Amino acid sequence: MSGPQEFDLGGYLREERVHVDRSLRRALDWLRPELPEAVAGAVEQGVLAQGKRLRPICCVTAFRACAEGSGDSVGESADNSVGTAIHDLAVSLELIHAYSLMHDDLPCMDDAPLRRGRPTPHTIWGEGATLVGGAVLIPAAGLHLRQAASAMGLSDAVSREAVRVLARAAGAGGMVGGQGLDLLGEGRALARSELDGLHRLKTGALLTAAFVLGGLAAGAPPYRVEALTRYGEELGLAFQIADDILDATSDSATLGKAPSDTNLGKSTYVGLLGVDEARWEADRRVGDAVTALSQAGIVSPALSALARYVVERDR
Ligand code: GRG
Repeated sequence: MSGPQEFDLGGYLREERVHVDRSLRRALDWLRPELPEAVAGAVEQGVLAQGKRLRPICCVTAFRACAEGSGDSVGESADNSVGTAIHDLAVSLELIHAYSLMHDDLPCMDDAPLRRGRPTPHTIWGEGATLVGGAVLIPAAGLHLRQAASAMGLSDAVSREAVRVLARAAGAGGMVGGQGLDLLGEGRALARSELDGLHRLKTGALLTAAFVLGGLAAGAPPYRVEALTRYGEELGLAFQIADDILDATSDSATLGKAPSDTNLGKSTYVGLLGVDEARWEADRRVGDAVTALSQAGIVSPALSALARYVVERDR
């Protein structure tokens, strides 16, 4: 078995993005008949513009890590139908993520002109279409997850648990709650514990849900789902620290979006710790994330490599 050094993460991510994008297009085809004509353009851009697809890839990778260790064949179906179904399930996370970016960039929130290397949806399709188009994606994600879980043959109990996990991660106790804290904290210097709490919700909850959904779909036992939760929580904070470092040290051309933390008066890890200590803290969290997996006997070069990617990425 290859270690993280030998694992070709670049090739893996490229290949996975192709599968994820196919599933996203299928999800849009499913949604389109119900979509008001006036919001279709904003939705298509919000969903299909070229992002990293990290959340669905994390989900699929956790699924494989747990399915491959379980001794059943769910991770390696000969006709690849399970492979397709897990990508369909995983893109439910991307639908929530896409809506969050569409809304986050609106003038009433971060008022961002650029995202994923393109002018933001509201600057092209208008604020109303982007607001409604983003909102459409929230219930669609739940319905899509339920359908994909059925198509995979997951039990009703697992399917309901999966929808609960996604809804919690997206809601007041997760991403929306974190965004609320972020908006209310603008212009005020947050303490380290406040910053951790905010980002555990805003960024960490959906990322953690990605790993948990992968584990649940693979039928992982509770102790492994707990390990994936711990791994996801550590990675969520590491991801955000890396995001703050990129915002402070990189440029629009590389990031595909304009650095904005300073302009918006946001508290950041770089502001609190400085770049070097922030990097050290992100690395420490990656180490703790990988340890959580190995303690639960989850051996996955892909998950180890993904953990490093979270802090070493350039956008
Ligand atoms: C109504 C209060 C209220 C909230 C609505 C807007 C919103 C919900 C939530 C915002 C959540 C948000 C923007 C979190 C940031 C997460 C984050 C670090 C996004 C960038 O993720 P990447 O780097 O992006 O994975 P790509 O473009 O690669 O997909």
